[in-house]
Amino acid sequence: MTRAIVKGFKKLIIVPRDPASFTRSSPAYNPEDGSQVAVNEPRYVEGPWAGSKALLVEEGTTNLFKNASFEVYTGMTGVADGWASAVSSGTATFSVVTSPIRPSGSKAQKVSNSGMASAGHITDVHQDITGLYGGQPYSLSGYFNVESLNNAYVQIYVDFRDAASAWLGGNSRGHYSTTAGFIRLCISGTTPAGTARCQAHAILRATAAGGSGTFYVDDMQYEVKPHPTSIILANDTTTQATRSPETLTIPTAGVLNPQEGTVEVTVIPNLSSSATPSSVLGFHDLVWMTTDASKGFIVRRKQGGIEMLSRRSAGHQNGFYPVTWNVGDKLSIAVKWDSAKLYLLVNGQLAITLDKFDDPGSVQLYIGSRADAPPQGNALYADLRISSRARTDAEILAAYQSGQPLPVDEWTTLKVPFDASLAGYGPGYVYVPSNKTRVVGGPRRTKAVLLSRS
Ligand SMILES: [Ca+2]
Repeated sequence: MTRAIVKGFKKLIIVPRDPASFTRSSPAYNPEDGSQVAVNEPRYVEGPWAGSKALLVEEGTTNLFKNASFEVYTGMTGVADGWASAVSSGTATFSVVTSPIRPSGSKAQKVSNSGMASAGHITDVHQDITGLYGGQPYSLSGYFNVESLNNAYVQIYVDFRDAASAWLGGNSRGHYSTTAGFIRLCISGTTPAGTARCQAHAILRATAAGGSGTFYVDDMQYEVKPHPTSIILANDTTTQATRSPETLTIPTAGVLNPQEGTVEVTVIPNLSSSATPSSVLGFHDLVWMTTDASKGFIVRRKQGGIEMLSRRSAGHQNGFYPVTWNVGDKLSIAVKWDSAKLYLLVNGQLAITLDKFDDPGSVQLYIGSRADAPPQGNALYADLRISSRARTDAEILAAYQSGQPLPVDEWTTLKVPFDASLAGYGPGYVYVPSNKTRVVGGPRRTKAVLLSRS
């Protein structure tokens, strides 16, 4: 039987495609609400549009504090196990409380003093960390809820000592007002030469005689890193808890066209362009590359800009685009390639042009990490769209300026919004017959049917 005449039209619809894959071999904590997230479960936080979510891809870390969340308390002093206290003067009160707390656990440490004798006097909790070396990067962070202050402020403080306990140097940051809830205070730097250990503190410090106040501290973290990452903890007094690095990939077969294509994604960095450490190789956003790094491309954020690398047998190339961003800013990244060139567009503007990479073959596209080296992107990812052709600069600019999620169209091979899900989508078509369709020699179509998921 042959159908000779078919009238009507194909209507574009959105159909499911293979989802993205996410791994993390340890639990983690959602930085937005503090809740624990299970092994291999993504962390979704506030996304680029009202009500939307984005997916965090973060490097691993180890928190050198024990009982970092003040969850274990078996003593009589009011100070959580593994922590010590110091009081210069006045009437200090310490207690392990069940409110207010961070949702990572059920307890927090309260520190209070009703009247310190003079400026500089302190009331604190602290913990010693051993096994450190000089010249190591460090980041100390903690969540503080400041209930009251009078001639006093709250301070996160670290001092470094050598093996003989001689003081070598310190670092601190103050917070001078009450808070509506928990806020995170962070300090970063490099340990002084000769460092063997440190003492890290959460302090109420007087600015004048009679200084008083009350604060709560929770989820303290000391990392051997030049920048802080999200909290990891263990609810005991012995473990220095480790969070595993995260990977996010998509299958490339039938999705990435090595001859011509476009990859677009919205990136919301955890660190500003100026706070991105100069020592960091680059926070990896998009990597389509062989594991020996000989073929493919890389896009990554460095201090003060974005770098793109083209890996090719005819000679590797890289380009750097100076651009600034703050924490929470949206960066619209678009990588496109044709038969000769590889292009990077940032926020709709052409940023870098390089010679075309060599086809890395059938490997995965990494979003926010790479297979062969750290670090992760340490950023939120949303609205990934992959296309089968090099979209024009004007198209990419218009999509950026629309301020809307990227649409699925006939050139889309995969769209993954990361809006609280790893689900992927692509174009499909339904055939919509017109009323005047005549079908000769075949069954008459009476309703729309799915014709293609190509
Ligand atoms: Ca806690």
